[in-house]
Amino acid sequence: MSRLVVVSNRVADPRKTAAGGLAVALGEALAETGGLWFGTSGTVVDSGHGEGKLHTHRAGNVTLATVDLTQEDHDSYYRGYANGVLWPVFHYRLDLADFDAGHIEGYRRVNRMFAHRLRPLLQPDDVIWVHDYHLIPLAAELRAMGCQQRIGFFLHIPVPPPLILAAIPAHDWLMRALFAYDLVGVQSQADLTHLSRYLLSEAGAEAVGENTFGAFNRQLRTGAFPIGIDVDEFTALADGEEARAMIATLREQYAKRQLLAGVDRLDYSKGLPQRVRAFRTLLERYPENRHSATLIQVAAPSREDVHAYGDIRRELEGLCGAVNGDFGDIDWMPVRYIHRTVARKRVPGLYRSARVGLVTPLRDGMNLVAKEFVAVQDPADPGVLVLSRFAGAAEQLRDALLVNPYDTQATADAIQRALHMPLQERQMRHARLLEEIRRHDVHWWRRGFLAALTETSA
Ligand code: GDG
Repeated sequence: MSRLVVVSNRVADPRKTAAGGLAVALGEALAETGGLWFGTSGTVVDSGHGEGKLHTHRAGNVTLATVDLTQEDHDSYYRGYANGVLWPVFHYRLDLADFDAGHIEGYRRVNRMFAHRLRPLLQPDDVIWVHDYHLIPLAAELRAMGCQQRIGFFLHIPVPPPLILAAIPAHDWLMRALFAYDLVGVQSQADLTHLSRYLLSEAGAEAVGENTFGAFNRQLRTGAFPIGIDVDEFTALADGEEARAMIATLREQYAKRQLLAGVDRLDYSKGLPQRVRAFRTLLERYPENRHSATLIQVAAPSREDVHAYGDIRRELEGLCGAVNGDFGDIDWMPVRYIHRTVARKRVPGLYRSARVGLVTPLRDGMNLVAKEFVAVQDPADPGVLVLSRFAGAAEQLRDALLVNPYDTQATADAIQRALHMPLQERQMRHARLLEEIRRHDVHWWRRGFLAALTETSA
């Protein structure tokens, strides 16, 4: 059996409890055959001091290999190009993309440096699995050095329609780089449709079979592999001491109130201002919820050195303050806004205490919060998931209340419906959702991707 090599921007030690479902699942896959996980160390060094320095350490039968980035590389590859150009465009936000700053050279340079550091660590029959938009050109760099191994790529973020992708000045170079992979996986059918149309119309690729394309003397297979969560790992967290303490505290504090919960990175793709506006509309249109409905919104700090993230923070804080000022009372504040990262062990307690989970991104590759919320509900008295139809998860979670987050009134109406949904309907919807997230969990996802990758001819 071939050894697995995972490459991603950041590397996590899968044995640490804070690692999260994806890290745990990839760690398991690596441990099955022994493996290598390669990425950045998270350490940023001054230019000229230890650039690209490789650190390796063993975690069981898995080797974690990481490289340091210089400040300049971090600024151009990570902050500038990956998060200042690719992230907004892939989330349909051309207005927020900074095409002119010239960060693409740094993006290429770091991908090339990654390939140089990784190459000597590879064995001839390795299977290589590259993750996400930071590393699109990595396979092309490896191929240029003579690598013949099977290389697969999974994109965690959405694929926009072809004309939006084509707005990236270097899109033809990026697209050509995709053909260095044997398999490209995306999250949803909508993404797969966009990718196929893009390859046909912009790359002049030929369809040579179902979801298989030929161009640049190579064949590329594509597929939708919706990512899931590790349901058992997450429900075990919900039964842990921290989560139970959180549930007890919230039950006591909110015995006569109804909790709504949102847990997101503070990112403009997550639709946080729209969510707070919808919550405000709920209080305006349905006054019976005043002094009762309380939104706890965790907005974990994220990419604060990227310009657009400062703007979204100011907007959100203004909106939360206005709702509290206009509707709050001495004994009730409608919104509890938390701009900090909450410990992972406490998150399930918040979900379980909530009558309504609000997951309303404007665009999202999948959205794991939606699945985590379902996983930890009490089946006898479950909360209701209000989910954006623009999250990849909406293709699977049809029994959530699906909303258009741009439609403030309709979202407020859906929240009202969720708050007052009869027990039997809540139970029925939850049972179906739980079955879905169990059937298509993170293990199913990685097995499906790796099986498809090993079927491709290297
Ligand atoms: C990308 C794609 C895709 C959030 N706040 C806190 C916290 N979280 C955890 C959640 C969840 C994870 O972070 C967020 O996952 P999402 O899927 O919602 O979103 P992205 O970070 O944007 O992830 C996304 C995903 O990749 C996987 O393919 O689903 O579409 O954008 O697990 O629980 N965790 C802790 N404290 C917080 O404050 N501990």
